[in-house]
Amino acid sequence: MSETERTFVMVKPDGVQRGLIGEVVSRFEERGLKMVAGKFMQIDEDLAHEHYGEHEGKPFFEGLVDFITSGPVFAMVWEGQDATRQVRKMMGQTDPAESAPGTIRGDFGLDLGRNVIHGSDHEDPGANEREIDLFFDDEELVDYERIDETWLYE
Ligand code: D4T
Repeated sequence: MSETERTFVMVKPDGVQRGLIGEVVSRFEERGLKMVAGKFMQIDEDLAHEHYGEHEGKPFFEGLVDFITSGPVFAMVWEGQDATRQVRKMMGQTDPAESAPGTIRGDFGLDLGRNVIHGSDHEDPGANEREIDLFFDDEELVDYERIDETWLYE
């Protein structure tokens, strides 16, 4: 059985401007994942550089920083069994044009540079915890039980 874990997810400025916060939150809620933190915020240059540090020097980096700092985002932490991988599957491919219908990017995006949502990379060990630490203080993460947990897990 997969482990219960927490993962970092963010509705990007395009998703916020297009009114997609509710849609994204609904999908994860209905799947059975549990939101344990959420914050509507503006990312500054320093945080953008830290978050996207792995892409520094790549041709799209400056555009990516400009975009992610261009308006508010909705940052979240979701908890559940195999949460990081499951969220990535629900998001679709990095490029919305390659994302299957039914995924968030496949349903709501068309362009690589406007791909609506970020989720921690499940193939990068520790990425989820690193990103949660970057965006949230420990006391912002809330421990509680969903009332339907006994019906979600065997
Ligand atoms: P994020 O990190 O935004 O959830 O996206 P992914 O994890 O799916 O993909 P990524 O880190 O490889 O890319 C980060 C971010 O950069 C944009 N991007 C990427 C871009 O504008 N041009 C490009 O050529 C690439 C590869 C899209 C997502």
